[in-house]
Amino acid sequence: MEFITVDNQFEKHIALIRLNRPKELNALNLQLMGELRDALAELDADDEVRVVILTGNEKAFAAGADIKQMAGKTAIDMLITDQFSTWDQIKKTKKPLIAAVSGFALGGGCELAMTCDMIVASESARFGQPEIKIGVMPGAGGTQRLTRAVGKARAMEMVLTGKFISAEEALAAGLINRIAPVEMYMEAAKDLAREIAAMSPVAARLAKESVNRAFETHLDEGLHFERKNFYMLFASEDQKEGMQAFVEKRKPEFKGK
Ligand code: DAK
Repeated sequence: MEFITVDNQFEKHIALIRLNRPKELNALNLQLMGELRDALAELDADDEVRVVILTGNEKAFAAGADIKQMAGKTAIDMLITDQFSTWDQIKKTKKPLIAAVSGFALGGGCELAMTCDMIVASESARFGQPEIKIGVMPGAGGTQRLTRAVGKARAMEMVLTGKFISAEEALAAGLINRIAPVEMYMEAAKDLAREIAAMSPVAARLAKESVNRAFETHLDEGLHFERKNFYMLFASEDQKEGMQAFVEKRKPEFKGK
């Protein structure tokens, strides 16, 4: 791994992936995205890991896809190689994924954060879709996920003017979950990860799938999907343990089975 670092034991049941191209503000070149895809697939398959935190550094989560790598491409290059398909794999991660964002989260960087399930930001975080300024438009969810998260008016303005929003604005708009001072945002992300890691991983997986389904289908189908997943959890040991622990007035010990 050249452009990311992976710690699968950042803390018990919590893994950390750090984007690591600091000089380029973590611009997402194809190699980095391939490494990220592979690391997420590995962590998804690791029974010890229950939650993954994805972060950059204080100055940048990621300033977008690598413009220098894209600049000379033709439409047919893009189509034939379809190198951006790595993004589809990242979206398929089954475990809860928390983006810990400080500094720039722009273009593909903002889209990558939005592909995660939750975003914890430092006070210095800036979110934006500035692709319009380089003659293109968002290509990895910036017109779709952003619009669903912040509504049409704000999304339209961000996408058409390229203007950035602050962490405060992002929180008010519903794009992110929490803000912390720069020295504390990793701790805040860890706190959130710890809370989730203490829950049943089986329930977390099906709950994540069900929430995501809300964006992909109509209400009736979504409710049906939710109910099936709810019923399915009664096949898990974690459901027995969770309910028994409640009855016995003790903390549950979930095993992910
Ligand atoms: N690509 C390549 N290099 C970048 C970069 C980027 N996106 N952003 C920054 N860098 C590099 C700079 O070129 C500079 O390198 P050197 O000149 O030192 O070699 C270094 O990082 C430091 O940047 P600056 O000197 O510019 O730093 P400043 O603090 O002055 O400015 C900035 C920070 C973030 C405001 C500025 O760097 C900037 O505007 N960066 C570009 C932001 C941007 O336009 N991002 C959107 C890119 S397009 C898709 C998936 C994804 C995408 C599309 C499709 N599919 C799945 C189909 C995504 C597209 C995009 O993200």
